[in-house]
Amino acid sequence: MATAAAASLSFPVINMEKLETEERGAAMEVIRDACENWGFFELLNHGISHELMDEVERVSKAHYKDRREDRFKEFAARTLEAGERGADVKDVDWESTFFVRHLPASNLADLPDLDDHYRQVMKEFASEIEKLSERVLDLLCENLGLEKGYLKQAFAGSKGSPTFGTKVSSYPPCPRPDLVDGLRAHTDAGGVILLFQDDQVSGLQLLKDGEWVDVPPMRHAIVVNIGDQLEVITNGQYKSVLHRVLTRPDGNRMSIASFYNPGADAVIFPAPALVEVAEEEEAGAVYPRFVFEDYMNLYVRHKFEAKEPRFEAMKSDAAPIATA
Ligand SMILES: O=C(O)CCC(=O)C(=O)O
Ligand SMILES: [Fe+2]
Repeated sequence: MATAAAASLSFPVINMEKLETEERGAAMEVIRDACENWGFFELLNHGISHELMDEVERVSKAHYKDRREDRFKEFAARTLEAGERGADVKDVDWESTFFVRHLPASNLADLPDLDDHYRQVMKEFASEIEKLSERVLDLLCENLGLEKGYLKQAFAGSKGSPTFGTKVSSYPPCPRPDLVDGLRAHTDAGGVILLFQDDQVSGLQLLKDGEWVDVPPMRHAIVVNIGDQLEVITNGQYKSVLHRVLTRPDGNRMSIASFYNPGADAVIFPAPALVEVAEEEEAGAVYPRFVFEDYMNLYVRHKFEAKEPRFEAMKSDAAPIATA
């Protein structure tokens, strides 16, 4: 059996410049294999300027130090104290985070504690990530045999806009990694997730063939992963994959994750072209049809649980998942 270390050596990395060369076919094949077998891949030379990425990193790290670190330290002390006295702290995440909404309406102007420069840098970065997300969606369309723009359109909803936002996180060092995770294992609810992660401090892992595999830090790379909605739309051809963030005793890991999700009222269902393919193989449509907002209402209560019961519950005739 492949070890986690061996698996991370073959972690799918795509140099996007190759998409413009005679090596395009091979690069598309790496993306296809990644979507089918990893749920994750990493992009290099994706067109977002390194200067902008460096500035996003600099201002985000400074913001943690200046505005969030003291509050986190109080939480950390409480959590450690509880854990060490034997209380269960498995339902907390060792992360300091805030969320910037971009679409359908930006909340950047309303967020406290951000200076104008930070707002400007985040706005610019979000606009680049939005473009890259849509480029990625079209690469997936191409691999799936769907017409260009199909996935963007599937996410559009009545306002013609995705739900798009960025979670800015720090995972500070934790003296007791055995007690608590940075972020507990989950699959992402939405469409595609584009992550700018620390290139020095690792911690993100995905589950592949029953083993936790590191998502290797690479300078100026963007990590992409597939959310539950793409699993539904591709009728299971692509799968959202469990991932988690470990804590470590050294290093403060930066993570800037942008979620390109369907609009709240978008109706999500398996692409008919992909269901037809499946039917020829006598599988048929196995995924439900639902409004994205209804899925999110369920997800917020069941994020750290298996996704299959969530899909089941969205089938209109199924009983809702029991809540505690
Ligand atoms: O911080 C990371 O690397 C991953 C974050 C994540 O998985 C999430 O917020 O859903
Ligand atoms: Fe996630």
